[in-house]
This record gives sequence, structure tokens and C-alpha cells, in this order.
Amino acid sequence: MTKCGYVSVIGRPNAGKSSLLNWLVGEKIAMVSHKANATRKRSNIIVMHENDQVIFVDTPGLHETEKLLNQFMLDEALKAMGDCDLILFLAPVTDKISHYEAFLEKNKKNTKHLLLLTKIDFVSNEEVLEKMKEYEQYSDKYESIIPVSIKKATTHADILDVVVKHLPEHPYLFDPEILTTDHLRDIFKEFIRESIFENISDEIPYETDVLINKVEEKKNVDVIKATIIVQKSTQKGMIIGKGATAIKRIGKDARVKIEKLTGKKCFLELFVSIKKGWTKNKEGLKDLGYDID
Ligand SMILES: Nc1nc2c(ncn2[C@@H]2O[C@H](COP(=O)(O)OP(=O)(O)O)[C@@H](O)[C@H]2O)c(=O)[nH]1
Ligand SMILES: [Mg+2]
Repeated sequence: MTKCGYVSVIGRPNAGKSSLLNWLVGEKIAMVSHKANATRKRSNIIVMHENDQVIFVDTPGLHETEKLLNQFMLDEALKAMGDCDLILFLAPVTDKISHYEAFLEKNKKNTKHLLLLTKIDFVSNEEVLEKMKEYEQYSDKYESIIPVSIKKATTHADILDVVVKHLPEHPYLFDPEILTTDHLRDIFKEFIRESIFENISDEIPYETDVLINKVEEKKNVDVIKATIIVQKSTQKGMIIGKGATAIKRIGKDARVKIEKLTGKKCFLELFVSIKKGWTKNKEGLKDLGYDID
């Protein structure tokens, strides 16, 4: 009998959740940013480990917030936590233990979890051991504690062996060939959003979204039309940039990521449109797919 189950990946914004999943699946699917709060929705990333299937659920970070869009994001994380076979809690090695304590409180169903100490390439081995000792006071709470660095590690097995151990015996839930249940157009959207995070500073990326208007998959080329949605006209100016340099850079960066994933040429056409205050009211958020109860 094979093992198969859902594993939610939880931790504060910027803990390294999306990076870890891209690394485990060996393909760039989830968007990554050095800025916090880039991931907005849940996303399934499927990793086969020997004969077993792990369905990882990438989530936005756990954080305190008043903003409506961030409330949606927090809800996404909490839902994923309440509805899985196992949680991976990611704690950057330099973080205070209080983030973990806050997570324990939010884990209402006491779902089993592994504690992953991430980004250990930032510190010495002694510091890693010290941190592990500090967490030991909660050893009855977690199943295992595993130090990781995606910049240094060479094998996935250390993590996947332990993950699989805690999954139920179950037939595969998805075709073992697929890497994600996300639609290709949603991945394209995330790549464009990621490029906006990389190229545009300040708060603007947080008040920006992307709508994919059209994807035409031809034999040798994908033709994609997408609209970047901003909140006000000054932001539109920033996204376009002087002589349209900013939007050209965003388009080029996104195209490179898309072509790398699909292995095909991509023709990407970007538009910019203003949707006044879309992050500030429920209707505006709903129109862009962020449904708040
Ligand atoms: N040095 C180092 N940086 C990392 C590691 N994992 C993630 N990062 C960086 O941390 C930042 C946040 O990563 P991301 O995956 O977007 O975090 P998320 O918000 O939890 O999904 C990015 O700039 C990553 O490149 C790691 O193991 N080592
Ligand atoms: Mg993320």
C-alpha cells in the first residue's frame, strides 16, 4: 500500500516556505520574494518520494494584521492548518521561539507537526545546536526537529523520509506525473506578480494584482495577455516607468520564468489598469478572487 496525504507548510511571512517547496519539487512553481507577504493563496505542490505521494500546501504566512487582504491571507493559512495530515512549521534559525509558541496556540486541532529550522546557512553549527536545544522544551509537541538550508543541502531525503512516515496509507490522490494542481494560468499570474515584487519598490506590489486575460497555447509559443491591476493612478505611472522601462523589465523577467517552466517561447503582453482601492473593500477583493467570509 502506498502512503499519500496533505502536508500544510506554515510559518511567518518570509520563513522560506515557497522556496522550500520549489526546492523539494525540483521546479520553480511557487513565487518567492525577499519581501514578506508575497504568497497570497494556498497552492498544492506534489512531490513523489519513492512510492509515496506528498501533497504539500504552500500558504501565506501567519501574521497579525488589520488589512483586509492580509486577513484573507491569514485565513488561507489557518484553513490549511486545520485540514491536513501533517504540518511543517518553518522557523528561520534566527527567529525568536515566540513565533513557534504563537503557532502552537493557533494549532487548535493539535495536528501533528514537524519543526523545520530554516536558513541555517546564516549561522554556525553551534548556533543551530543551541537553537535546537531551546526548542527542546516543546519536544512533546513536535514529532521531529529538522535543520535545513536550501542553499547548502544536497538531498531531499532527510525531510521527505520523515514526512512520509507520518502520512496515512492511501492510494495516490493525483496522477504521479503532475507537480501541482494549480492551473498554468495561475502560475503565470504568480510569476508576473513575482516580477513586480522584484522590480517595483515600496508598498506598490502589495496593492497590485494580476489578471490573466488570455492564454493561447500554440505549438511553439504561448501567447499571454495579462493586466496588472493597481489601486491608484500614481501607481500606474510607477509600474509603467519612464519610457515604459519598468513594465518592460517586469515583462521580460516574467517571460524568462514562464519560458523556463514551459520549455517554450512566450509572447507576453502586459496592460495596466486602475481599480480604485481594490484591497480596501470586500467587493474589490472578491472580484480578484480573494473571497472573505
Ligand atoms: N540563505 C537562505 N535564504 C533562504 C533560504 N530559504 C529561503 N530563503 C530566502 O528567503 C526569502 C523568503 O523566501 P520565501 O520562500 O518567499 O518565503 P515564504 O514567505 O515563507 O514563502 C527569499 O529571499 C529566499 O530566497 C535558505 O535556506 N537560505
Ligand atoms: Mg511564500
